[in-house]
Amino acid sequence: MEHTTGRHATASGAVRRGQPPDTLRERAVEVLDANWTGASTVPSRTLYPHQWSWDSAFIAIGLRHVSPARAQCELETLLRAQWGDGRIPHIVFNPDIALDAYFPSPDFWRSSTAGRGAGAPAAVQTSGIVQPPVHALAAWLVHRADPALSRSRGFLHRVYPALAAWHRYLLHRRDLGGGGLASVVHPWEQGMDNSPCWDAPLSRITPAEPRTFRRADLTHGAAGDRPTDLDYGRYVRLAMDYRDGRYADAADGAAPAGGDRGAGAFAVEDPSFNALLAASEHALARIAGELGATGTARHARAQRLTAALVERLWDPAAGMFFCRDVRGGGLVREYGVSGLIPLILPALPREVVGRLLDTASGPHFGLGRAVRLAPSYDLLGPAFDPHRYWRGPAWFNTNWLLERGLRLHGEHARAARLRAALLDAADTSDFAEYVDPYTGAGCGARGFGWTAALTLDLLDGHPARDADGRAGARRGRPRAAWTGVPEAAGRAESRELGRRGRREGTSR
Ligand code: 9WN
Repeated sequence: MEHTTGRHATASGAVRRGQPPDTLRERAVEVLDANWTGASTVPSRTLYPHQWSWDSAFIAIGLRHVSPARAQCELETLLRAQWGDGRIPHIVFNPDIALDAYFPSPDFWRSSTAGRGAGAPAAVQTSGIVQPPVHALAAWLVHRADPALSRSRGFLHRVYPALAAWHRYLLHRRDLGGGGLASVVHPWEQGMDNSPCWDAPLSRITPAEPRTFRRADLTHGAAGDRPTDLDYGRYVRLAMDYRDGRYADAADGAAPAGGDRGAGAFAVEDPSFNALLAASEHALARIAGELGATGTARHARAQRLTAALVERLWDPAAGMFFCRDVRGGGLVREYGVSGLIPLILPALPREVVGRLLDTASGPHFGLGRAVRLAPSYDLLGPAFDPHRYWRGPAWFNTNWLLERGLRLHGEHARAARLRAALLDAADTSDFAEYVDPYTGAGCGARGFGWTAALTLDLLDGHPARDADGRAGARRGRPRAAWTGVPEAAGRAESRELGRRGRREGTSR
């Protein structure tokens, strides 16, 4: 029996009304129902009471197993807040929530006035920055969950142009380094807000005066788990400056030699952000194919992105992808989990995959050895803290991506261990926002949206079903179906990238 909340039925049909849910699946469904607002899902009723961009993509990926209609609605609600220039804002504000429930609130971002030139919608208030592009991947997986429903609603027809504009925005307006990768202009855009990877580029930013703003996160989160006031002041300064510049990005036209376009003081090329863009571009190619167009150009673009990632962010000596500080000019050699996420890419050169797997299980991340879930940051790093936001704790979305990456590259036993660890942690932490990587103890919000959603995906989903029913890869042979790059093209690309890597052999 389903009951309704707003326009869509909630998904807890499996849960007996009036009785506590008992299975992990039922409890995950309950979390998503509790966080459902009628047209989208909040990450957390307390800490994050609005709609967040990449959260909604992960939530849709889980929701598709219990209500494909609601999963479609989740993405469509987000896309209704898209700006004219193509950007998908990182927060869509719920007008029914008090202004002081979350900071920075709509009166800080002033999207409909400061963002007017960039095409911010008038009818809804949003932030002006973005988050990682997981959306096309989510849309494709949501479609695959119930193709008949999707076709009858014209789901892909409606979302495809919006997703194409979103990728265009990132690939053109955000190529601030001029090397074919998108830059983030704020740590919140990359999603791993307080990662030590940002410490060096952030150190150049003058923090906003503490008396000019009031943090809302400390009302619900422990100060020891959250970013420091100094870091927060810098986040606020960057957001204010971007807003006061009317959210303008790179000027049109060619990048000057050496790159470095755009006015902002912070611009970073991040491995995870760009790997997700490439994976989503592969997904967009499949969506185009489903709509009767050819996806060849998009697959080729995804492979160029993969090549640019290797060329600009791969450090062969370290066996790791690092962030590139576009303003400072070099690689930031901090081991953030972001640098492992390119494992989701089918066209990653074989030797890069091998080295990355070694790094994941080596002393910096200890995956499957010192810890069961990958920490967000280097276990050996001076800034490591098992509880502080993105400075060590293990997150569910990053580990879910790694689980997919392991499976994609034929590492089934490791993927199975990671999956089991994720399910255990979700269960015992009551779907915490993140956990201590050593003890599994929950931190941050409980009943967290993507933790519940990705639990459902791990319980119900299988990559073979996600894409087109083909079996998983054998070790060392990428199963291309998940992101959809044609296998032969992927292998050719791998060989080419491998040759290039050997020729160049240095870190840039
Ligand atoms: C700022 C909602 C978001 C996630 C981010 C996570 C955190 C916000 C904050 O919460 O960021 O966007 O206030 O700290 O870092 O990844 O999307 O869950």
